[in-house]
Amino acid sequence: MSRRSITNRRRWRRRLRGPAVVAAAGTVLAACKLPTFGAYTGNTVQGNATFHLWQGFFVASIFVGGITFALLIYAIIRFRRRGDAIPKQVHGNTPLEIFYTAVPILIVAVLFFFTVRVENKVDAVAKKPALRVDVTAFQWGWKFVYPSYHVTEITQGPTGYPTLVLPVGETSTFRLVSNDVVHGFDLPNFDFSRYALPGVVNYFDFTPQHDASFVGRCSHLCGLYHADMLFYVKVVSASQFMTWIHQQQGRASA
Ligand SMILES: [Cu+2]
Repeated sequence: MSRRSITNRRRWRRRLRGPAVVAAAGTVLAACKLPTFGAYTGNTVQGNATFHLWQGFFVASIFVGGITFALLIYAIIRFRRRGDAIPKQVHGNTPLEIFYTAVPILIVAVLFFFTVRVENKVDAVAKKPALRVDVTAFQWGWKFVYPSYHVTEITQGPTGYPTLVLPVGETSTFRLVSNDVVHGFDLPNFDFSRYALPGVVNYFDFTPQHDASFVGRCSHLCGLYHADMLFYVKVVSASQFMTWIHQQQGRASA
């Protein structure tokens, strides 16, 4: 084999090494389960989409941060002051400048694309939801109304907080309003928060994935007893949900 073809092969091997490392890292990342990076897993189809977006952002930031720190440390060591001699003076590097303008734009474009995709999923409201719930925030409590079943759940803390009961695996559409000032309908376990604004109606969907209980709260300082604006969310099976509805209807008519 000629010396030229061996040199060419070496050059190609060197060129392919970078993409191969990236592909291998991607495969390893895809195969192993990513950590939660401090976020809740979402517990709803919508919340889960937000959670995966958070994981993607975190991995991207580790990647970008890692490269930035590596370059910084390299520059600090490689170009440290070694004497009083004036170092080589350079001015401008067009390919490098194009590179460090294009790459951040590309990163932002990719993050923007995935953010819009997830936001559309989280903001989508089903045309025919299994359940409708009207949520009213007020100083200082929550009212949950199930209009199709004529059930109202309202209590004020701290003696008892209202419970929002939802069927698992079904899509429920919420209509959120405020009776007085600005409140925040905040459900950390669902990776969800939305303002409750006077005069504005907000619609959103939850499709809970597991039957479990969670705590929600008001996330916007709304007055003296803001801290008492807690509520429970209880996700139950469809049959348990109907049992609860019948209990509530019985209690209302008694
Ligand atoms: Cu409030």
